[in-house]
Amino acid sequence: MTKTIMLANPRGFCAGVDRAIAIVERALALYGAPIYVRHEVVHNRFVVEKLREQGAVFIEDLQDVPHGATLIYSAHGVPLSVRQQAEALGLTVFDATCPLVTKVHVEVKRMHQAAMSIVMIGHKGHPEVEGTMGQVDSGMFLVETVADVATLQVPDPTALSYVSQTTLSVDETRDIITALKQRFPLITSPKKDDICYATQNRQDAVKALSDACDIVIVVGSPNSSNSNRLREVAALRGVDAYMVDNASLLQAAWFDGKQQVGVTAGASAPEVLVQAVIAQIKAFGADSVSELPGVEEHIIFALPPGLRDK
Ligand code: 0JX
Ligand code: SF4
Repeated sequence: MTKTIMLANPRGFCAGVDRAIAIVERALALYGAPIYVRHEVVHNRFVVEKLREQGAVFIEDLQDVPHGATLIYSAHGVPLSVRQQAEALGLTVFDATCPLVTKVHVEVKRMHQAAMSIVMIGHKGHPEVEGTMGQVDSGMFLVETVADVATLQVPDPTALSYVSQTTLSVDETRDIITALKQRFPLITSPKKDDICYATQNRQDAVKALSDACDIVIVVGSPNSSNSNRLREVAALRGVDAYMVDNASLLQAAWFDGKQQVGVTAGASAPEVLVQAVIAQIKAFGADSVSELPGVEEHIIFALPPGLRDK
């Protein structure tokens, strides 16, 4: 029986991840090690280990950063309290928050100034959710599921709006928004959601991949929200779907009797890991690799002032 590999398109790094990694690398090149980074700059073990080897020091608590050091915020963003703490500690800060996450922060502040309560659709405990909800000191309410909408209590249903995490399931979020509009008919909805272009494109691509394959492998780290969503989207299309951090975690038995093997990668997973996964699946008997057609992405985000090439 022949076995072929099919690659999703697009897959892997998005513009926000490219920029976040470049910020750490440029800071190391210009200012030298150590460079402190609040939280994993992106949720990928390989990326984080590589930067650690180059002199990046990953911390969660700013108390672990020496006075006057250089600090970078991760791509997922930070609450206002962290910015205030960094200022108080006299740190030099470079902000690797994705501009598409910052856009949501700006919306939250605008809605709060307009005296609205804000529903945040997202996953409890995720750093992006903590950062976005931490843009205001009150008036934000988290919902994770359609069921949460039924029990949500807000002070004034006539002064209500919503925002979302950028890396959610497009389909689940649509259902949550529908439930919000049913329960709170006067909720302000300036747009559909805040899911970013990269999340949307990678989920569209994994749907097309799943329809053409009988197993899908997603390359991504366990704490990567968008990578987990890709595996779920594939599983919901009825194929066997696995997420692996690297090629060594692939199990030969997964591929027994499978003819079309789909491979994709989360927005924080480097292509070098995808290539290693392809090599391992070939060792399990696949003999050809092709790539599905897909949308081209041309978005590039500029580096912050102070880190750009002179
Ligand atoms: O867990 P997430 O998908 O939000 O983050 P990850 O895997 O680091 O992806 C890139 C950063 C995304 C921010 O929106
Ligand atoms: Fe930005 Fe989207 Fe990438 Fe997150 S997944 S870093 S929001 S482009």
